[in-house]
Amino acid sequence: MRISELSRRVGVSSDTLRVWERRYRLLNPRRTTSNIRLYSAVDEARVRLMTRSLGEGVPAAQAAELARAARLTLRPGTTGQVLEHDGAAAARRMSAALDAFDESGAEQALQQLLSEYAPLAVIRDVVVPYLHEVGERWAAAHMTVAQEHFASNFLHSRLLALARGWDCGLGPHALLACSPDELHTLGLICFGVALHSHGWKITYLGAATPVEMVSDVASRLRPDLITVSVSVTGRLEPVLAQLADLAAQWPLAIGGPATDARAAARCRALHLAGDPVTAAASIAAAGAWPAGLRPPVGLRPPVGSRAGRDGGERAAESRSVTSAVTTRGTSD
Ligand code: B12
Repeated sequence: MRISELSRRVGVSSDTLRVWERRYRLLNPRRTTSNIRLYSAVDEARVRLMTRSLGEGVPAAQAAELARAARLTLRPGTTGQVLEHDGAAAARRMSAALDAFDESGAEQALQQLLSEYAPLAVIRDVVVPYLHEVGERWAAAHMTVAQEHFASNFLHSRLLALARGWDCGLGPHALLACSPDELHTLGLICFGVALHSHGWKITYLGAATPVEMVSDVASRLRPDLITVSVSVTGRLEPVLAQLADLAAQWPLAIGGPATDARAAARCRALHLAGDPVTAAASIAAAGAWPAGLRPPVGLRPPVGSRAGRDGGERAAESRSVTSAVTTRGTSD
């Protein structure tokens, strides 16, 4: 909304709003291509908090500080694709804030996007590319290790906030873990958030999980899918045999930059290529397990499959699997 609309809604003059924006960084408008400031629901909520504190006699600077620090819960946006201009502007603001160790500034930039766009669109179109850029800047020494840690910890906590309640769901059940010694969890969390948005129930074991531990948990929970994520080159090879044993009992998928279709074929797993949001959509579109793969012994068919949950062997007929998912052959 423009400043005149914001002013009308909150009952504060445009001049005062501009002062609060300039002096206290209370507002965080985005600019259109013709340089018009547009304010979001988050800005509106902050102005309301500010005026409430002022009404209670709190000095302006302190009232602004309180409003900026407040954790605002807004109805999430629903737009499925972040406009390039919005994404680039938000990523720039988030990046500048994180470089300056300004968590609230980064939070504002992210919240503004989340108030306008669906969380999955924000993850796919802004968070994942931003993380990639972090890696490149870090590798080129344009970012210190401290800045990189600060940024990835910020996103780790925000992604887990989006994951809240992912263990509930009536759809199929996925068990997610990183391979042994693997600390790169962000891609896997994005995958879990995305899969949950398709109705899946998620159990997340997190970083550096020994394969035998994944297997123990699987025996207890009997998941419809196990996904193991590997990011660092060379981490997959030493556990391929163990993963093959796991895949003999449970439907197994592997994803992350250190995985590929050949390695997946060697451990008899499904390879999830591409970004986690698209990979999750492909899995969801294909049911609990893409057709065309021989199901492991004892696999429970997915909800809604022809065989039904107690129907024994999974229906073999093909369902389409998008290009984000590369499957292993059925002849093994
Ligand atoms: C954040 C980060 C960290 C954080 C991780 C925090 C966390 N909680 O995850 C910390 C600080 C812990 C870290 C540590 C290290 N890191 Co690091 N890290 C990164 C960074 C900047 C971002 C990784 C990330 O989350 N990206 C977001 C994901 C979504 O994007 P992506 O990794 O490109 O993955 C793509 C796909 O594979 C897919 N995807 C990813 N995961 C998954 C999972 C599933 C299930 C699916 C379906 C898809 C999928 O989505 C992406 C888009 O297509 C990358 C840089 C980069 N270019 O990625 C380096 C990077 C991954 N790290 C690297 C290295 C070397 C390390 C360290 C060894 C550094 C060190 N010397 O200590 C340690 C290793 C720690 C360990 N034992 O694992 C290298 C890996 C190089 C290699 N090829 O092996 C990278 C590439 C940096 C670089 N340019 O050299 N790191």
